[in-house]
Amino acid sequence: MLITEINIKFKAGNGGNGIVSFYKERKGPDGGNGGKGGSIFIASTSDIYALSNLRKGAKIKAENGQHGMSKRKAGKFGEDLEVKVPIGTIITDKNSKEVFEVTDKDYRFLLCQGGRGGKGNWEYRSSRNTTPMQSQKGFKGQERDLYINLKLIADYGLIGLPNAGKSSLLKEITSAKPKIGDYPFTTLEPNLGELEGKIIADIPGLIEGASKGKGLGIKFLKHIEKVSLLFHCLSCELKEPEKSYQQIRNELKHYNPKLLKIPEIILLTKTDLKSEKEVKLILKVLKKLKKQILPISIYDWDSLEKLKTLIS
Ligand SMILES: Nc1nc2c(ncn2[C@@H]2O[C@H](COP(=O)(O)OP(=O)(O)OP(=O)(O)O)[C@@H](O)[C@H]2O)c(=O)[nH]1
Ligand SMILES: [Mg+2]
Repeated sequence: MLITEINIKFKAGNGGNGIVSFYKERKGPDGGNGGKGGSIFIASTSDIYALSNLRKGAKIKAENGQHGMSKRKAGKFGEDLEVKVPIGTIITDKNSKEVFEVTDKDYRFLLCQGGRGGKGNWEYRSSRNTTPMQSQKGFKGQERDLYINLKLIADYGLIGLPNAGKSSLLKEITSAKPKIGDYPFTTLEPNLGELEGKIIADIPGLIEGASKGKGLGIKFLKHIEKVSLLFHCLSCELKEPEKSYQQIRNELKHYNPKLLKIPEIILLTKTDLKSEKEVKLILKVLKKLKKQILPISIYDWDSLEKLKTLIS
Protein backbone atom coordinates (compact mmCIF):
# COMPACT_ATOMS: atom_id res chain seq x y z
CA MET A 1 0.00 0.00 0.00
CA LEU A 2 1.20 3.48 -0.77
CA ILE A 3 1.62 5.50 2.40
CA THR A 4 1.80 9.24 1.94
CA GLU A 5 1.34 10.48 5.50
CA ILE A 6 2.62 9.26 8.83
CA ASN A 7 3.17 10.52 12.38
CA ILE A 8 6.22 9.02 13.96
CA LYS A 9 8.81 9.59 16.68
CA PHE A 10 12.54 9.27 16.11
CA LYS A 11 15.13 8.98 18.84
CA ALA A 12 18.89 8.93 18.45
CA GLY A 13 20.87 6.67 20.79
CA ASN A 14 21.94 7.87 24.23
CA GLY A 15 25.61 8.19 24.96
CA GLY A 16 27.05 5.52 27.27
CA ASN A 17 28.08 6.53 30.79
CA GLY A 18 31.66 7.17 31.74
CA ILE A 19 32.72 5.01 34.67
CA VAL A 20 34.73 5.26 37.84
CA SER A 21 37.44 2.65 37.94
CA PHE A 22 41.00 2.34 39.21
CA TYR A 23 44.08 0.43 38.31
CA LYS A 24 44.90 -2.33 40.73
CA GLU A 25 45.76 -1.10 44.21
CA ARG A 26 44.34 2.32 43.37
CA LYS A 27 47.37 3.36 41.37
CA GLY A 28 45.32 5.92 39.52
CA PRO A 29 42.01 6.22 37.67
CA ASP A 30 41.31 4.12 34.57
CA GLY A 31 37.56 4.63 34.02
CA GLY A 32 36.84 4.89 30.27
CA ASN A 33 34.43 7.22 28.48
CA GLY A 34 31.01 6.13 27.32
CA GLY A 35 30.50 5.52 23.60
CA LYS A 36 28.50 7.97 21.49
CA GLY A 37 24.90 7.06 20.75
CA GLY A 38 23.92 6.27 17.17
CA SER A 39 22.53 9.15 15.10
CA ILE A 40 19.60 8.98 12.69
CA PHE A 41 20.13 10.08 9.11
CA ILE A 42 17.51 10.62 6.45
CA ALA A 43 18.37 9.55 2.91
CA SER A 44 16.29 9.85 -0.24
CA THR A 45 15.15 7.00 -2.43
CA SER A 46 13.16 6.83 -5.64
CA ASP A 47 11.06 4.02 -4.10
CA ILE A 48 7.76 5.77 -3.52
CA TYR A 49 6.67 2.91 -1.25
CA ALA A 50 9.51 3.47 1.24
CA LEU A 51 7.25 5.06 3.87
CA SER A 52 5.42 1.77 4.26
CA ASN A 53 8.50 0.47 6.11
CA LEU A 54 7.70 2.92 8.91
CA ARG A 55 5.04 1.88 11.36
CA LYS A 56 2.41 4.43 12.26
CA GLY A 57 2.81 5.74 15.80
CA ALA A 58 6.00 3.74 16.31
CA LYS A 59 9.24 5.09 17.70
CA ILE A 60 12.33 4.59 15.62
CA LYS A 61 15.43 4.36 17.80
CA ALA A 62 19.09 4.27 17.03
CA GLU A 63 21.36 2.17 19.22
CA ASN A 64 22.70 3.52 22.53
CA GLY A 65 26.42 3.86 23.09
CA GLN A 66 27.94 1.40 25.55
CA HIS A 67 29.26 2.43 28.92
CA GLY A 68 32.95 2.99 29.43
CA MET A 69 35.13 0.21 30.78
CA SER A 70 38.15 -0.09 33.02
CA LYS A 71 41.66 0.18 31.62
CA ARG A 72 40.54 3.44 29.96
CA LYS A 73 38.59 1.51 27.39
CA ALA A 74 35.83 3.58 25.80
CA GLY A 75 32.38 2.11 25.26
CA LYS A 76 31.39 1.06 21.78
CA PHE A 77 29.58 3.64 19.69
CA GLY A 78 25.91 2.98 18.98
CA GLU A 79 25.29 2.23 15.33
CA ASP A 80 23.90 5.02 13.17
CA LEU A 81 20.58 4.45 11.51
CA GLU A 82 19.64 5.50 8.00
CA VAL A 83 15.96 5.92 7.24
CA LYS A 84 15.02 6.08 3.58
CA VAL A 85 12.17 8.27 2.47
CA PRO A 86 10.93 8.92 -1.06
CA ILE A 87 11.94 12.04 -2.97
CA GLY A 88 9.15 14.56 -2.42
CA THR A 89 8.86 13.84 1.30
CA ILE A 90 8.39 16.77 3.66
CA ILE A 91 9.35 16.15 7.28
CA THR A 92 8.05 18.54 9.93
CA ASP A 93 9.22 18.55 13.52
CA LYS A 94 5.96 19.02 15.41
CA ASN A 95 7.65 20.77 18.34
CA SER A 96 10.34 22.96 16.82
CA LYS A 97 8.37 23.43 13.56
CA GLU A 98 11.54 22.83 11.56
CA VAL A 99 10.80 21.59 8.07
CA PHE A 100 13.05 19.31 6.01
CA GLU A 101 12.29 18.80 2.35
CA VAL A 102 13.72 15.80 0.59
CA THR A 103 14.16 17.28 -2.83
CA ASP A 104 16.61 15.23 -4.81
CA LYS A 105 18.03 11.79 -5.17
CA ASP A 106 21.34 12.33 -3.35
CA TYR A 107 19.81 13.86 -0.29
CA ARG A 108 21.22 12.75 3.08
CA PHE A 109 21.16 14.65 6.33
CA LEU A 110 21.45 14.26 10.05
CA LEU A 111 18.01 14.37 11.61
CA CYS A 112 18.70 13.25 15.18
CA GLN A 113 22.13 13.64 16.72
CA GLY A 114 23.35 10.75 18.86
CA GLY A 115 24.15 11.62 22.50
CA ARG A 116 27.78 12.15 23.49
CA GLY A 117 29.36 9.58 25.76
CA GLY A 118 30.05 10.63 29.36
CA LYS A 119 33.61 11.04 30.63
CA GLY A 120 35.21 8.33 32.69
CA ASN A 121 37.10 9.24 35.87
CA TRP A 122 40.43 9.05 34.02
CA GLU A 123 39.45 12.35 32.36
CA TYR A 124 39.09 13.97 35.80
CA ARG A 125 42.57 13.16 37.05
CA SER A 126 44.80 16.06 38.13
CA SER A 127 47.88 16.65 40.23
CA ARG A 128 45.64 17.63 43.12
CA ASN A 129 43.24 14.76 42.72
CA THR A 130 44.85 11.54 41.67
CA THR A 131 41.91 9.41 42.72
CA PRO A 132 38.86 11.18 41.22
CA MET A 133 35.54 9.57 42.14
CA GLN A 134 33.76 11.57 39.49
CA SER A 135 32.44 10.38 36.16
CA GLN A 136 29.87 11.72 33.74
CA LYS A 137 26.62 10.22 32.55
CA GLY A 138 26.07 9.81 28.85
CA PHE A 139 24.06 12.53 27.09
CA LYS A 140 20.59 11.86 25.74
CA GLY A 141 20.14 11.25 22.05
CA GLN A 142 18.11 13.86 20.17
CA GLU A 143 14.42 13.10 20.00
CA ARG A 144 11.93 14.37 17.45
CA ASP A 145 8.20 14.03 17.09
CA LEU A 146 7.59 14.12 13.34
CA TYR A 147 4.89 14.49 10.77
CA ILE A 148 6.01 12.98 7.49
CA ASN A 149 4.13 13.84 4.34
CA LEU A 150 4.83 12.64 0.84
CA LYS A 151 3.84 15.05 -1.90
CA LEU A 152 3.76 13.16 -5.13
CA ILE A 153 3.22 14.95 -8.33
CA ALA A 154 2.44 12.56 -11.13
CA ASP A 155 4.21 12.95 -14.46
CA TYR A 156 1.72 10.83 -16.37
CA GLY A 157 -1.94 10.00 -15.91
CA LEU A 158 -4.04 6.98 -16.85
CA ILE A 159 -7.69 7.85 -17.34
CA GLY A 160 -10.73 6.25 -18.89
CA LEU A 161 -14.00 4.50 -18.22
CA PRO A 162 -14.23 1.95 -15.41
CA ASN A 163 -12.91 -1.46 -16.41
CA ALA A 164 -10.82 -0.07 -19.28
CA GLY A 165 -7.72 -1.79 -17.96
CA LYS A 166 -5.96 1.24 -16.42
CA SER A 167 -4.80 -0.46 -13.25
CA SER A 168 -3.72 -3.56 -15.17
CA LEU A 169 -1.42 -1.43 -17.31
CA LEU A 170 0.04 0.32 -14.28
CA LYS A 171 0.72 -3.10 -12.76
CA GLU A 172 2.47 -4.32 -15.90
CA ILE A 173 4.81 -1.38 -16.39
CA THR A 174 5.65 -0.43 -12.78
CA SER A 175 6.15 -2.27 -9.51
CA ALA A 176 2.83 -0.96 -8.17
CA LYS A 177 0.37 -3.60 -6.98
CA PRO A 178 -3.06 -2.11 -7.68
CA LYS A 179 -6.24 -4.09 -7.23
CA ILE A 180 -7.56 -5.41 -10.54
CA GLY A 181 -11.14 -6.56 -11.01
CA ASP A 182 -13.51 -7.49 -13.79
CA TYR A 183 -16.08 -5.05 -12.49
CA PRO A 184 -16.37 -1.25 -12.66
CA PHE A 185 -14.88 0.90 -9.91
CA THR A 186 -12.30 -1.55 -8.70
CA THR A 187 -10.01 1.40 -8.06
CA LEU A 188 -11.41 3.62 -5.33
CA GLU A 189 -8.32 5.70 -4.61
CA PRO A 190 -5.60 6.69 -7.07
CA ASN A 191 -2.72 4.25 -7.49
CA LEU A 192 0.75 5.51 -8.16
CA GLY A 193 3.57 3.67 -9.82
CA GLU A 194 7.10 4.58 -10.75
CA LEU A 195 8.93 3.90 -13.98
CA GLU A 196 12.50 5.18 -14.32
CA GLY A 197 11.91 7.98 -11.84
CA LYS A 198 8.64 9.07 -13.45
CA ILE A 199 5.40 8.82 -11.47
CA ILE A 200 2.32 7.43 -13.18
CA ALA A 201 -1.11 7.96 -11.62
CA ASP A 202 -3.96 5.53 -12.25
CA ILE A 203 -7.19 7.14 -11.13
CA PRO A 204 -10.63 5.63 -10.55
CA GLY A 205 -12.76 5.24 -13.66
CA LEU A 206 -14.80 8.16 -14.95
CA ILE A 207 -18.30 7.90 -16.36
CA GLU A 208 -20.70 10.20 -18.11
CA GLY A 209 -22.06 12.62 -15.52
CA ALA A 210 -18.96 12.29 -13.30
CA SER A 211 -18.73 16.07 -13.18
CA LYS A 212 -22.22 16.03 -11.64
CA GLY A 213 -21.10 13.50 -9.05
CA LYS A 214 -21.98 10.26 -10.84
CA GLY A 215 -19.90 7.20 -10.10
CA LEU A 216 -16.97 8.22 -7.96
CA GLY A 217 -17.13 11.69 -9.44
CA ILE A 218 -14.25 13.81 -10.59
CA LYS A 219 -12.55 14.59 -7.31
CA PHE A 220 -9.53 12.52 -8.31
CA LEU A 221 -8.84 14.61 -11.39
CA LYS A 222 -6.73 16.92 -9.26
CA HIS A 223 -4.06 14.21 -9.30
CA ILE A 224 -3.67 14.54 -13.06
CA GLU A 225 -3.92 18.30 -13.38
CA LYS A 226 -0.15 18.70 -13.54
CA VAL A 227 0.80 15.71 -15.66
CA SER A 228 2.71 16.25 -18.88
CA LEU A 229 0.90 13.48 -20.75
CA LEU A 230 -2.41 11.71 -20.39
CA PHE A 231 -3.07 8.13 -21.45
CA HIS A 232 -6.72 7.81 -22.28
CA CYS A 233 -7.63 4.12 -22.06
CA LEU A 234 -10.36 2.91 -24.39
CA SER A 235 -11.24 -0.76 -24.34
CA CYS A 236 -11.70 -2.76 -27.55
CA GLU A 237 -14.85 -4.11 -25.91
CA LEU A 238 -16.64 -0.77 -26.30
CA LYS A 239 -19.52 -0.72 -28.76
CA GLU A 240 -19.05 2.95 -29.59
CA PRO A 241 -15.46 3.80 -28.70
CA GLU A 242 -15.56 7.23 -30.27
CA LYS A 243 -18.64 8.21 -28.31
CA SER A 244 -17.18 6.90 -25.04
CA TYR A 245 -14.02 8.85 -25.74
CA GLN A 246 -15.96 12.09 -26.22
CA GLN A 247 -17.95 11.48 -23.05
CA ILE A 248 -14.80 11.32 -20.98
CA ARG A 249 -13.35 14.40 -22.72
CA ASN A 250 -16.56 16.18 -21.87
CA GLU A 251 -16.21 15.31 -18.19
CA LEU A 252 -12.62 16.56 -18.21
CA LYS A 253 -13.79 19.81 -19.75
CA HIS A 254 -16.41 20.29 -17.05
CA TYR A 255 -13.83 19.84 -14.34
CA ASN A 256 -11.19 22.09 -15.85
CA PRO A 257 -10.97 23.01 -19.54
CA LYS A 258 -7.18 23.16 -19.19
CA LEU A 259 -7.15 19.37 -18.93
CA LEU A 260 -8.10 19.21 -22.61
CA LYS A 261 -4.86 20.98 -23.46
CA ILE A 262 -2.64 18.32 -21.89
CA PRO A 263 -1.05 16.19 -24.63
CA GLU A 264 -2.85 12.88 -24.85
CA ILE A 265 -2.30 9.44 -26.29
CA ILE A 266 -5.15 6.99 -26.69
CA LEU A 267 -4.44 3.47 -25.51
CA LEU A 268 -6.75 1.04 -27.27
CA THR A 269 -6.71 -1.64 -24.56
CA LYS A 270 -7.40 -5.39 -24.45
CA THR A 271 -6.57 -5.92 -28.14
CA ASP A 272 -6.13 -9.65 -27.40
CA LEU A 273 -9.91 -9.92 -27.13
CA LYS A 274 -10.35 -9.04 -30.81
CA SER A 275 -9.00 -10.33 -34.09
CA GLU A 276 -6.42 -8.29 -35.92
CA LYS A 277 -9.05 -7.34 -38.45
CA GLU A 278 -11.45 -6.12 -35.79
CA VAL A 279 -8.73 -4.04 -34.14
CA LYS A 280 -7.92 -2.45 -37.49
CA LEU A 281 -11.57 -1.53 -37.91
CA ILE A 282 -11.71 0.16 -34.51
CA LEU A 283 -8.50 2.03 -35.29
CA LYS A 284 -10.03 3.24 -38.52
CA VAL A 285 -13.00 4.66 -36.63
CA LEU A 286 -10.76 6.32 -34.05
CA LYS A 287 -8.51 7.83 -36.70
CA LYS A 288 -11.02 10.65 -37.02
CA LEU A 289 -10.01 11.86 -33.57
CA LYS A 290 -6.59 12.79 -34.99
CA LYS A 291 -4.79 11.56 -31.91
CA GLN A 292 -1.84 9.25 -31.46
CA ILE A 293 -3.23 5.77 -30.73
CA LEU A 294 -1.37 2.80 -29.30
CA PRO A 295 -3.16 -0.58 -29.48
CA ILE A 296 -2.17 -2.48 -26.35
CA SER A 297 -2.82 -5.62 -24.34
CA ILE A 298 -1.36 -6.86 -21.09
CA TYR A 299 -0.72 -10.12 -22.97
CA ASP A 300 1.26 -8.42 -25.73
CA TRP A 301 4.79 -7.77 -24.51
CA ASP A 302 5.74 -5.65 -27.54
CA SER A 303 2.87 -3.26 -26.97
CA LEU A 304 3.81 -2.86 -23.28
CA GLU A 305 7.38 -2.08 -24.30
CA LYS A 306 6.10 0.58 -26.68
CA LEU A 307 4.16 2.16 -23.83
CA LYS A 308 7.28 2.15 -21.68
CA THR A 309 9.27 3.98 -24.33
CA LEU A 310 6.58 6.64 -24.47
CA ILE A 311 7.11 7.18 -20.76
CA SER A 312 10.86 7.05 -20.27
N1 LIG B 1 -8.13 -9.81 -21.94
C1 LIG B 1 -7.64 -8.73 -21.31
N2 LIG B 1 -8.16 -8.37 -20.13
C2 LIG B 1 -7.67 -7.28 -19.53
C3 LIG B 1 -6.61 -6.53 -20.09
N3 LIG B 1 -6.35 -5.49 -19.25
C4 LIG B 1 -7.19 -5.62 -18.21
N4 LIG B 1 -8.00 -6.67 -18.37
C5 LIG B 1 -9.07 -7.12 -17.46
O1 LIG B 1 -10.06 -6.12 -17.43
C6 LIG B 1 -10.63 -6.00 -16.12
C7 LIG B 1 -10.52 -4.60 -15.62
O2 LIG B 1 -9.17 -4.29 -15.40
P1 LIG B 1 -8.67 -3.13 -14.43
O3 LIG B 1 -7.23 -2.95 -14.70
O4 LIG B 1 -9.11 -3.36 -13.04
O5 LIG B 1 -9.50 -1.90 -15.03
P2 LIG B 1 -9.56 -0.38 -14.53
O6 LIG B 1 -9.64 0.47 -15.74
O7 LIG B 1 -8.47 -0.10 -13.60
O8 LIG B 1 -10.97 -0.36 -13.80
P3 LIG B 1 -11.52 0.61 -12.63
O9 LIG B 1 -10.51 0.62 -11.54
O10 LIG B 1 -12.79 -0.02 -12.22
O11 LIG B 1 -11.73 1.94 -13.26
C8 LIG B 1 -9.89 -7.05 -15.27
O12 LIG B 1 -10.66 -8.21 -15.23
C9 LIG B 1 -8.60 -7.28 -16.03
O13 LIG B 1 -8.07 -8.57 -15.83
C10 LIG B 1 -6.07 -6.96 -21.34
O14 LIG B 1 -5.13 -6.38 -21.92
N5 LIG B 1 -6.63 -8.07 -21.89
MG1 LIG C 1 -8.53 0.39 -11.66
